[in-house]
Amino acid sequence: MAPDPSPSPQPVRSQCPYCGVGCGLEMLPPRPSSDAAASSNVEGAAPAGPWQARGDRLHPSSRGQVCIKGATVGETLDQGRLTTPLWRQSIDQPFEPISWDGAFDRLVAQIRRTIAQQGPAGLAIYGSGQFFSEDYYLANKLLKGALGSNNFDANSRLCMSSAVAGYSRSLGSDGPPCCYDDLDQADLVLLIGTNTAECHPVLFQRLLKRRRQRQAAPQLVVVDPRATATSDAADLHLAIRPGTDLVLLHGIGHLLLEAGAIDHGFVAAHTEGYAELAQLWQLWTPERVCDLCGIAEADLRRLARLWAASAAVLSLWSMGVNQSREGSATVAGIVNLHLCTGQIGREGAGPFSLTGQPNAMGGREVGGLAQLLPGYRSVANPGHRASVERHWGFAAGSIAATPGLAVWEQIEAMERGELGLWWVAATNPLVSLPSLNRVRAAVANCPLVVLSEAYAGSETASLAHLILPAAQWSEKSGVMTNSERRLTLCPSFRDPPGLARPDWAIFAELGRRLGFVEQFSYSSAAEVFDEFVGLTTGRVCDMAGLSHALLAAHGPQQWPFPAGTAAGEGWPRLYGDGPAPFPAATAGHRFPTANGRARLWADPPLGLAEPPCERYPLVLTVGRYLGHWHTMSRSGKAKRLASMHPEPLLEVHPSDAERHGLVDGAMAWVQSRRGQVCAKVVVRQSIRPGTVFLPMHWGANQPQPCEANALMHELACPLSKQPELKAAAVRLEPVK
Ligand SMILES: Nc1nc2c(c(=O)[nH]1)N[C@H]1C(S)=C(S)[C@@H](COP(=O)(O)OP(=O)(O)OC[C@H]3O[C@@H](n4cnc5c(=O)[nH]c(N)nc54)[C@H](O)[C@@H]3O)O[C@H]1N2
Ligand SMILES: Nc1nc2c(c(=O)[nH]1)N[C@H]1C(S)=C(S)[C@@H](COP(=O)(O)OP(=O)(O)OC[C@H]3O[C@@H](n4cnc5c(=O)[nH]c(N)nc54)[C@H](O)[C@@H]3O)O[C@H]1N2
Ligand code: SF4
Ligand SMILES: [Mo]
Repeated sequence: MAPDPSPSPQPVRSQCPYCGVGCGLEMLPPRPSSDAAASSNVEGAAPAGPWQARGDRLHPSSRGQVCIKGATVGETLDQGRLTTPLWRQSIDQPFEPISWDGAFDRLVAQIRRTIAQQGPAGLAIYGSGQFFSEDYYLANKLLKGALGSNNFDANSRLCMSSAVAGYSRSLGSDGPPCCYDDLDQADLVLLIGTNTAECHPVLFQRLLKRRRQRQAAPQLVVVDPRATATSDAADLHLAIRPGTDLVLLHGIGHLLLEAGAIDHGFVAAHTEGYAELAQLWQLWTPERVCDLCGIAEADLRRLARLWAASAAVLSLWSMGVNQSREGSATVAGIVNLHLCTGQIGREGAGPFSLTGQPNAMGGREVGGLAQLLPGYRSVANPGHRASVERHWGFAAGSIAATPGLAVWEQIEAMERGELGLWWVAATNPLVSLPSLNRVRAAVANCPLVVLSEAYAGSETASLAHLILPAAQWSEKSGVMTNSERRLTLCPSFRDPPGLARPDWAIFAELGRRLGFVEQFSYSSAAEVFDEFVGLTTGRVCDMAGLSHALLAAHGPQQWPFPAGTAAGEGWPRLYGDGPAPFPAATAGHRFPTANGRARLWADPPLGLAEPPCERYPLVLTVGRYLGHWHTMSRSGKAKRLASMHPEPLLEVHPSDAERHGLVDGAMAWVQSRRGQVCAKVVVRQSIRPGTVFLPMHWGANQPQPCEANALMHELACPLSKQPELKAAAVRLEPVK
């Protein structure tokens, strides 16, 4: 008998590189091709096809579950990759390949020139929640520490920034207090501004599991102007007018007050600001709330009754809440309800933001926004700056004392000609930022636009001078943190294509070439991680006990995980009533504020920044499809995904279609104050009259471009600086 030439290969364990659920994947190497084996009859025939992905049963966050994006990721890794640095003097010229030496020389020269002419504030980096924590950490260390510019921002500004601001304002620190087990333990789940079924599919299936098993299922209530796959499965759907979430939340508060459902013991012991909040809630009578939200009073009352009667209430939210000019206030509105009813810090209860990107959480932990420093610190705090400067090995005063430019401020700075370098990494802002026509004009004004990318042909590449080929997930080692504060080591198991390098290694090499040899000499990503976790000691996000080695040996771990914690002993919930896990206790219902109390906020609702008017009578909202990931640079390469949603569709309610002379399948112009796009109409009962929906996925370089963000505006929440990417006033016209 011939020996088996292919003993079954050991899978590599990693975290899915798509959404913030952070499912565990097992990756299996390509099988040796049977053709090659038969014809050559030699052992070790050339592997054929892509790596295969399947769910990792040992991953505590997903227990073997995956969705179609995770399952197909293997197919996307090889196609259309950038393999060498590319350069052009100006954007009307073609790119030419250059060496890494050539690329670094150009970067160093422009950084020196900019600092000499404009000071460090002329440098900006725009990164991504798709970085590993090590990439993120070194980009920050380079810009904020070595170069003295806090202008490091990330696409999390468009995504989780309102959650960061909201948690910090209400609870004293960033950090989602809940965990996925809470999905199994809640009696009422409020899904507000989240299409969980399409965007966090594995969590949604977990929510439905108890129902399938005929156990006491949680009541699901969805708040969304659109009917979605999420609301289809709900017990109650409140199709509110866009931008009225805070009104609704205050209305629930009003009815909880009326019903005597406030936990006065909890409020008195652990919060402040109740009197003002109760006064504000009094004003939000059901009549007024339902009139503004455009919903039936019976539905509002039913939701309030459910809240009052449920032993454990869990609120899940994502972009319908965060992407709003009052996003931080709406987050506080959710947290208010939880605090006032004692629904936090125990099983099945709490305010739980669902993180979008696979490592947006890690980005927050390493300080990856313009106002932050590692370990949930802030640049405005002199003590925080001093500890980070010491840890990084830079002189006192190296870190600038004021927050840097958030991404839209970077765009405005380019408009004024104030940036000498704009370095974009692991994001595609020429699709994902609002007001794209204005963005294009601004970016064209910057003398050196650098793009670190894995794939060729992104829209942002059209405006870049220097393109750096990045090794992506599977080709570099690093750590990501998912929505429930769980870290997974993502090992390297394939070679990067051509000359591509890990982002962290690019930032480190540039640091050394700029003269910071000691601060940027690392032999591995594991060493970068060790340095980072040292900055979390004693902070809310303490993970000083973690290392690549521990994660490799014992699997994914949740923080808090202070030094000395045993594997598996990280804390599932923050602000619980148990004993203190470590000195910076979040236990015993203590909150990391000056007096240990959480803060209730009485913010009056403002509504949409650009409300519909006579000229632009409809509200356009923009979101996602199950089978696509953002600007499709990766997901567009998986055939099964591409065929799920072959084209972008404009969802219009029958009454609006009739008013605008549109029929199903016709093409329509969608026009806003900033631009117009053409899209195929799908007439649907499921969308609220007065509201239309477009997907965000199809940028200018797609075969059927539909630049939704050419229509959107940049007006943002003043606290989080997160733009209102969920709403702009538009009008429709049939294409003649
Ligand atoms: N398939 C898929 N999954 C993804 C992603 C992806 O690209 N594709 N991206 C990931 C990322 S980064 C993110 S941030 C998340 C986003 O996840 P979600 O936030 O769930 O997704 P969106 O489709 O952007 O928006 C959610 C819903 O908000 C509703 N909405 C619009 N305006 C309002 C409003 O005023 N109030 C309320 N209550 N709701 C409103 C929209 O109708 C939409 O159904 O998904 C993650 N998962
Ligand atoms: N109107 C509207 N606009 C929105 C949204 C919305 O809901 N409505 N959502 C917003 C949100 S929440 C988000 S998160 C953004 C997302 O928007 P983007 O961040 O612009 O979208 P992606 O397509 O995920 O871009 C990530 C890029 O990084 C590349 N990449 C992948 N891995 C690596 C790596 O390891 N290194 C490097 N250097 N590159 C890599 C990918 O090829 C891809 O091109 O869009 C925002 N824009
Ligand atoms: S739910 Fe999210 S993390 Fe899980 S497999 Fe799907 S895309 Fe990946
Ligand atoms: Mo996001």
